[in-house]
Amino acid sequence: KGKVALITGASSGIGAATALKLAAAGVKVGLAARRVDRLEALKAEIVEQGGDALVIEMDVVDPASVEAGVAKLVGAYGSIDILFNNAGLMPLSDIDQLKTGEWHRMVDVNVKGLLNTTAAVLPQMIKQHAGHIFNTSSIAGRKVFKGLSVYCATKHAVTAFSDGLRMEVGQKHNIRVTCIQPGAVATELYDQITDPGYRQQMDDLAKQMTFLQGADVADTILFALEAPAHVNVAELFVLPINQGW
Ligand code: NJP
Repeated sequence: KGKVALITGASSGIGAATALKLAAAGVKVGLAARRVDRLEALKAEIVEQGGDALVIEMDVVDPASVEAGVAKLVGAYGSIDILFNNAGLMPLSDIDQLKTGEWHRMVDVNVKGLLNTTAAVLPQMIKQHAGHIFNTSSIAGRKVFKGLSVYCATKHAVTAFSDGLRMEVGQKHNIRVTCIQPGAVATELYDQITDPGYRQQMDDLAKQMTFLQGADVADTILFALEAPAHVNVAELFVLPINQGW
């Protein structure tokens, strides 16, 4: 309660659901993404429910945009206690289709974007000698799926970076690091899949299994946040009951 969070990718899916849950728990939430109209609507919902939120137009790929957003949040609320590195993309294609534009976009957002926000927020958390960073990796950060090779590579990078970050800032700066590895979650992430074969495959998958909701992932984040200060929930690996592993 009274803590301040920066959530990237807050305009839809897991990010928006987490913003709602954190705000309901008394956290002041910085809502960061590119689609400001979505963020304004989410802010209105949060305020309606008695919460506090700040809209931050941010492209995580652009370090200047990230730094300005972080400064705006610290200016408004005076601290950043929680960073949720959640923005991400998942177009699917086979490697031999050479959709290099999509590959680069995934590396830019899923990896470099996460590094940009971490770099911008860390000095504030180090100054506070406290903080909690959540990084959204994936089940795709633990194994590799066909059609998702580059996405999996970016999420393996997120898992690896989370492990290193925990090692380096945990004891030294009293910052907790939680790596989130969800299975299938019903969000707009799947809307970006343009390849007709993979589109069909995803639609079939949705018929076979009950996808998680963004709110289910948000609940696990609250669990990690509410753990006693000496406890670092290092990983949250959460799957639909009928998604095999
Ligand atoms: O997807 P979606 P999710 N700068 O599409 C934002 C991972 N994950 O909630 O900028 C800033 O609803 C975009 O905002 P906007 C996944 O890899 C998911 O499922 O306005 N923000 C939007 O808010 C990702 O890391 C599943 O377009 C940027 C958000 O990202 C995270 O969960 C499974 C941006 C995407 O929201 C959230 O994805 C899994 C930029 N340049 C991991 N580019 C799953 N859904 O099944 C995009 O294991 N965004």
